[in-house]
Amino acid sequence: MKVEELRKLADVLPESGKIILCTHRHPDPDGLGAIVGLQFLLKRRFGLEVDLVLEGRIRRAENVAMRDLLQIHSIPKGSVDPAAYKGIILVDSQPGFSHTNPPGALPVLAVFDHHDGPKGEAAHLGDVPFVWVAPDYGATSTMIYDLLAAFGLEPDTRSATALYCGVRYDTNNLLRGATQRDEDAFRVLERLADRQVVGAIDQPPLPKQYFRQMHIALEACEDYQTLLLTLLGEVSSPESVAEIADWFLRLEGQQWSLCGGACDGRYQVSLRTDLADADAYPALRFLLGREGKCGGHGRMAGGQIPLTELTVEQVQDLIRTRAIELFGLEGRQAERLAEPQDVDKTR
Ligand SMILES: [Mn+2]
Repeated sequence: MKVEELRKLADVLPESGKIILCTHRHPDPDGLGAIVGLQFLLKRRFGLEVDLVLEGRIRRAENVAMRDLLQIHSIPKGSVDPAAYKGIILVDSQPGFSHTNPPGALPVLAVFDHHDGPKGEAAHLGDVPFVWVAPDYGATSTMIYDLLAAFGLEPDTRSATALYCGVRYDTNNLLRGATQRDEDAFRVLERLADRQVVGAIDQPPLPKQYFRQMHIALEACEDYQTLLLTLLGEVSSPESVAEIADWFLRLEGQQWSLCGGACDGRYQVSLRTDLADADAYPALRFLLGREGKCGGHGRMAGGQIPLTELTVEQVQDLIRTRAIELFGLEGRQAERLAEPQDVDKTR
């Protein structure tokens, strides 16, 4: 979007009053970064107060550190009185995405997102007066950085730190899906950000539960050579499922890595691949079938199956059966990535 078009955001904002900022469920650094950057713009340029409504708990240690160190305070969704607000702005997601349910009874004033919308379902954006959906950006935080620039604002230390974290986590330090825009924003934000805070967000203290979870995942991982299948029971957070899928993908050789685990009444699934040009979304779409919902782009996809009709074991069986079919693994015996007795042998 050109600068003049971006400045039209001003036309959809109220003259006074409060706005709610939202992102997708289980907010990640990009969603949080975009929220903090937008909060800065609305306050500084328009004198508007905002409240943040964050859905789902923030549990990944890095994200908890970001929330705490940057003092990102949110109010519970259930406590939103629609009469007290003029509308909602949604970032890093879109109305109608399966992992996004902003508070109801309030108009969505604007949407900022770098994800592709669901094909043929663009209608859910029809009523929104300001929409900027730009898949040519690697992060929504970069879009918000450009939005600030369009209004002649340089981010302060807090918003620069938040936006910087958003850009670097979503693009994996400019290695994943980053464009020139992301790189330009990254370089400037790196200079403006608080290095101590960035370092503390990168390497936060980890609870014992984290190591226990990784231990269980190591023992559960079934190695089919082309596929690493880790179907867990209850997990501490949906993000841990993504983290485990990412971690196992680092096993040498090229393959797919799927991890699933139950959390908050849903079976969360993350699928990753390091095969060049492979598309994870259609694969996960097939694996979750009509029972689940998912999204994703390129080599990563995530989704969930509600644990209302099906038990955890039934969902695990469903995913395993479909994975064996999809990856052509019939009759193939999986090896364990780590046998429990491996530990004893080293003693
Ligand atoms: Mn993002």
